[in-house]
Amino acid sequence: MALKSSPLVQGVLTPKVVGALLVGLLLGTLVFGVVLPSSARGAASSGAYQRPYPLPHQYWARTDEFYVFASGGQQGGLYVYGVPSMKYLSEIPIFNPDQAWGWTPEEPKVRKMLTNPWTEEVVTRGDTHHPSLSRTNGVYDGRWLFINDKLHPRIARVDLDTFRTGQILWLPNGNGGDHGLSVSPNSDLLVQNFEHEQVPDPAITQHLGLTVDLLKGPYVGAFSGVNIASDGAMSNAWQVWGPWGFDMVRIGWGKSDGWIVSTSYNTERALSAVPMFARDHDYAFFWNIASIRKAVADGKYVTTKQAPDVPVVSWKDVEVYVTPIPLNPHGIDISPTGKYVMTSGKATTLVVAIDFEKTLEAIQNKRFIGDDFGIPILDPDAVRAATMDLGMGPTHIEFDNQGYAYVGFFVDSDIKKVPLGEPYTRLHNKEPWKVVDVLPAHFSVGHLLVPGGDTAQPYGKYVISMNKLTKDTFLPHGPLESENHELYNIEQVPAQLIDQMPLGPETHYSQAIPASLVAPRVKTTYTEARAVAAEKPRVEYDYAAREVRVHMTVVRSFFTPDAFTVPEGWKVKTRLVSQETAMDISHGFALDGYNLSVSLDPGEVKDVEWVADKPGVHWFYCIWFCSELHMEMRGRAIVVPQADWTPDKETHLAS
Ligand code: RUQ
Ligand code: CUA
Ligand code: CA
Repeated sequence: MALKSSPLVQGVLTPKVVGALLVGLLLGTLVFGVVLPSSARGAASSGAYQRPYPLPHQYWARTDEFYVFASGGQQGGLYVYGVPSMKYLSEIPIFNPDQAWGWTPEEPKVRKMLTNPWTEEVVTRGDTHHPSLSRTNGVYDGRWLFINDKLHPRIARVDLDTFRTGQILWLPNGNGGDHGLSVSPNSDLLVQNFEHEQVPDPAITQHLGLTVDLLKGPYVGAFSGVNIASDGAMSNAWQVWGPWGFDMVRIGWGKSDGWIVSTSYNTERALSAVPMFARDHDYAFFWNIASIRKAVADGKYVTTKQAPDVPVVSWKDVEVYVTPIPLNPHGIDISPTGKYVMTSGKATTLVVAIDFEKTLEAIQNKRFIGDDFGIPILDPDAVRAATMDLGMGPTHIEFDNQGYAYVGFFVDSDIKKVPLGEPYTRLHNKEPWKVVDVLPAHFSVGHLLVPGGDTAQPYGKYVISMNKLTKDTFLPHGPLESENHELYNIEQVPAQLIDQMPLGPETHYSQAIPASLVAPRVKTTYTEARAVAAEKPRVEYDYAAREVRVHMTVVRSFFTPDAFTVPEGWKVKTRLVSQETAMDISHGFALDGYNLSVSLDPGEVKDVEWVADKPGVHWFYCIWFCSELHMEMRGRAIVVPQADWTPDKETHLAS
């Protein structure tokens, strides 16, 4: 059945308006460049943000209130910085090797994580988008951060005690194009949307009752449910497939507990950009989690050859509803009590607040205006709290602790602050859904964040705008410019722009967590090396396997052994054991003339495998300036030509 026109949608979105908006959207980024940046409102700092002089030791460690974990996009991992200092702290490599931060596939543990379990390909390109910090009772708990790769079907867990990737889970049945990711209020479930439509295993399309043509489409989409165990271990739980690709997602809490909300901008099932705007609306989806689990329990699923243990459920067998959202909705975000679900038509000026309590009532009273692929369409009049006309290119929304929503506008290059309706009016005493402040950004807001702004208890105080363009904000640095993260104090109106920071490409979503939840957990050394400390340094030759195993201890300023021989062509398995117990004393193992460089944190044990295919003397050396004897901290790997090798050339250490 076709969708009956909703006055809410149709009133504003005449075809002419839609056309104008589309042109505006496409041209917007070009046009606004001509308009000079708005006056630097609030550029002067108030006392609270002035620095003392001279700076006392640990000033930044003591004054920063939040860590920000910013997805790196095509950088493949995360950037980490402090707030309000906007001081860059580190990077966390995930899907892309990064020798600076000691993340390279020479290390078997890393290589295993990066290896596609089905094709056995080591995949070293990634595109991180949506970090989601672990939570307990809907509030960040500081244990882990989960994040997706948009390029490949995989998600990672970062452990916040080491700031390192602890697990990469590959999701079956898809080729990639994974977008929204969300973690449940008690971190036991994670949902990953497949944005790009796929041609899956025929078992799936057959189960869906849809036909898919490889050349002509239309294709189908899905989302993956992932269980998270109490120790953070992720495992594939189930998948739900449907006629569309799904974009952004949140797992609800509070009033929306037990539901997954998501968007799709391509309910046209189109295969190219312009036809994806054919409808004047797409949908927000409401998925009942219990109904998915019930479908699995009732055996209403299929499995595939690739993943015989992952139930694939059809959208037809679960409880799901949609409601129309104007023209290509993208972000979907939930207010702190779980009551309001806010989303917006990317290619419109309209921001929609859905009241989840009204939605549940509307479901009960069957306030449907039709169906699409059998999914009941909820009457917008029955579920909406407000439809706001706020500006060009609304994209993402976050919430503070005072009852306000912050909506980022890509085309307008600003953030609008809007008071929420009940039960928040007693916090702000404002007429709801009317803009109370506009924060100018430089330029083109992608995501934005309020610390805790996607949880049951936002911390408020700041907004960070993650701008896609920096243009002339900083010194020119080539045609490829960095991103601009802008920090605003939102405790005052108008909000005060406190700082701006260039950050490498290309941030999508970021989250900020109180320093007090993370800093006390952070290890200064690893303790693994203590366990293997009893093992003596040694070199073993395995003629059957054509393998040399080197067990090497590393401490300022010595490698032990500092010389060993290898027959040409043999594999060398090198185990590096750092015996450092001092904070911040890292070493490394880089080998002259080989594509090999690894970093070793204090107390860390790392395995490195390489093939000794270049005869001659190759010095290995430490890559970190670890002491005044750093440069002397080196040793020799002597690769003996095949023809010259005799067992008496073996290295044996005096015991
Ligand atoms: S989204 S393009 Cu987070 Cu706006 Cu990825
Ligand atoms: Cu160890 Cu330089
Ligand atoms: Ca669309």
